[in-house]
Amino acid sequence: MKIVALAGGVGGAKLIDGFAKNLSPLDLTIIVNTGDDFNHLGMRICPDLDTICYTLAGMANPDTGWGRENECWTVLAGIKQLGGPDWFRIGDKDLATHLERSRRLMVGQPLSRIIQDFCKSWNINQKVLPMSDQKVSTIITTLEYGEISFQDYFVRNKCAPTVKRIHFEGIKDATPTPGLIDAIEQADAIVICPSNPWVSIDPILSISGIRTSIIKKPTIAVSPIINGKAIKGPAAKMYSELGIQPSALAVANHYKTIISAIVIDNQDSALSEAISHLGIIPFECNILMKLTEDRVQVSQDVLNYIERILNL
Ligand code: FO1
Repeated sequence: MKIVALAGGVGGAKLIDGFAKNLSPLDLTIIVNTGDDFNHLGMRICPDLDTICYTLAGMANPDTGWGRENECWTVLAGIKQLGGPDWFRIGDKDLATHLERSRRLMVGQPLSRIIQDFCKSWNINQKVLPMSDQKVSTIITTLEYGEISFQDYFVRNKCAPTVKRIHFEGIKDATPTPGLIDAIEQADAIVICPSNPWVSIDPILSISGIRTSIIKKPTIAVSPIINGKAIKGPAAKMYSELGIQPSALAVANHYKTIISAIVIDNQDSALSEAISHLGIIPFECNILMKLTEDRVQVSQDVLNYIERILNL
């Protein structure tokens, strides 16, 4: 079964890891959010792409989900000593990725080509596609600081500011990376990973041509919200601050024009009826992925649900 998965960083990477263990590499394409990307210390940082790649390569930091395992922090300590910005923690091994990517971007290589080469070097056989080769920046309008970049909001301010609005700078000029629309067209189904709908999935869906291609395909989302709380990160807080009660039902509503089914946690079974009323099929299972076994189980459950939708 050919799957195209839409993913952000840490939450998405767990399900992707499960799919990678359950599917042939040729059957898995991952479209990754690049709205979190930013320039820092003179380098281009692409956190979600790196998180997905490090996870697929088996070299992600198991404690944080982002960055490399067995990391060393010599350079960061040196930057701190010199009074430089140390709020965004770049480890020494991770630094190599940012430096080499920035060098290649500077000589004009497109991001998608760079990621393809990095995947080859890291023995990743799945297709990892940045959503676009053009720069898109997620901007958060906050009550306290006005417009700030995503990493300023997420890492520097620890998601504390109140979110008033979210927009994606550069989105109008961004086009899908080469092969991305083809991959969607050839897929049996599209999976929206349990990533943040507002800042991880919406940027992907906002790129010209992506939403309209996905609408034609059987699409299933996995809720990033269980029992009103985000599995990780600020998704629930964002829903509340934008005036919507956070829940798996709110997630279903968010994606209602593109999904035919949503996987929600057993704890949210009371929401199934309301989800069905939206014309969306609710599937219930455990969706919390604490251990590697959970990643394999949840992804297998999602694949089984897809089979069921395809056979309807
Ligand atoms: N997240 C943090 O909470 N603190 C950090 O210092 C941090 C550093 C970092 C370095 C490289 C990288 O690829 C990711 C990093 N992240 C960090 C994660 C990242 O910024 C966010 O998880 C994503 O942007 C949200 O999907």
